[in-house]
Amino acid sequence: MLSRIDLRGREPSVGELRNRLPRAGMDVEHALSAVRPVLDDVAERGVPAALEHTERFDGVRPEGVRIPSGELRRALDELDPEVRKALEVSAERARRVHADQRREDVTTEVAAGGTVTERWVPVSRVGLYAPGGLAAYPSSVVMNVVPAQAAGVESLVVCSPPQAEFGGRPHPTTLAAAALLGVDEVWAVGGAQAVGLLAFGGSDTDGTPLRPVDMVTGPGNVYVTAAKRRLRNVIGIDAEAGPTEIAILADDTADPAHVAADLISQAEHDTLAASVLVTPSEELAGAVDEQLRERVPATRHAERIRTALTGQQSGCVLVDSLSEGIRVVDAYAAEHLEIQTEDSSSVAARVRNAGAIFVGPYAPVSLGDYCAGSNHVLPTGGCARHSSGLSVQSFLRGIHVVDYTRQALHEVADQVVALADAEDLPAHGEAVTARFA
Ligand code: HSO
Ligand code: ZN
Repeated sequence: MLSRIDLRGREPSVGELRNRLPRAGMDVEHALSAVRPVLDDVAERGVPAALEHTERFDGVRPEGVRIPSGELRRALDELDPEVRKALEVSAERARRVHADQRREDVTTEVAAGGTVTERWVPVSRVGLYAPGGLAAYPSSVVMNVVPAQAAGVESLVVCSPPQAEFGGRPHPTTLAAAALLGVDEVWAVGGAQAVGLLAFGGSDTDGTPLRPVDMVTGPGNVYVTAAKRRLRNVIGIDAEAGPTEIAILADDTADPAHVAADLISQAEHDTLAASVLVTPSEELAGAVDEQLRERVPATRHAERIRTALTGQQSGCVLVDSLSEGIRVVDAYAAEHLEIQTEDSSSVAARVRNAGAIFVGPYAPVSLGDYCAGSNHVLPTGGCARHSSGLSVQSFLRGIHVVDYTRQALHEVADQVVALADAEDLPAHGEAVTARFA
């Protein structure tokens, strides 16, 4: 089912690997022109504009944007107890991991009387976008809200599109997840207009102020992504999420049924999802393919999965050795990487590029999607070469606080003047010498 890319007997350079390895793309540029008038309109007219665009795109027109807190509580009361329990476990584990990410302020004494303190200050107000429709993911509400709260973000608003089938409200599980996590501000607005309203704020139909946020995170469709890209000078944004990816580095000790199940699990997200197997074992490759042929037709979303697995973004890469396999997965820099090999921990330790690494036979990606404690908002499209997933750090700013005494400034005055002169910016130097004239 997976197309084969046979790299045995060659040693492609990293550049060649990047070209040859399968990869999904997402065309955000073309959506930019569509979102521009929407954003301009919301910037100018606020809520009435957002509601009009909602009616046009989502086919519903809620009375107002802000969901009354009674409705949030009701959504939580009506949530299936098993789902509630699962969300609690997910949040509790994520909280423990993210609490350990918090940073202390550090003061460095650069000279006697001269200090620089790096002070970690949370972003004040954050908007979290939760998609609706096909992809109502309460787990993503957890993965965005938990690190923001652990960072100390004071004010959080969850935004999600109103849906006709839920009486013009966002998906009830999204409302319940927000309530469970202690978020009491939820807006029923989606798409580019949601990002616009988060960025510019407005006044709800009943006069309730909708305060603008400083940062917007969370996955969305191509229009949400385009709106975030367009407003990135107005608000902070998280990394752009492309189609999800799983790469599995496996040898002949791996269980082909597990490998196949995991490749299928992420293909379930999207026809553009990428599932890539990297292995030195032709035998394993064959066995996995056999498993895929058996399992795919039996899954609920068989068509979507088949399209993803047979798409050009998915495939099976045959390599000469495990070491060569590590070079391949490093070049690919998958959002999720599973290591299913002998001595998987030491193989995992050699990997440099991945959003998250899942080690051994009992750490499938779906564990990380929901309940490992790790974050599932991870860099896609090869961005794992330079970026990490969502974390407490994403919601903090490190502010350098510079504190020098007269003596400490005097000690370094000549060097400031020398550099200022070298850059032909003498007034910079004079700002120092003026203090000693
Ligand atoms: N695998 C997705 C996250 C997710 N899976 C949400 C299920 N629900 C991207 O990391
Ligand atoms: Zn997933």
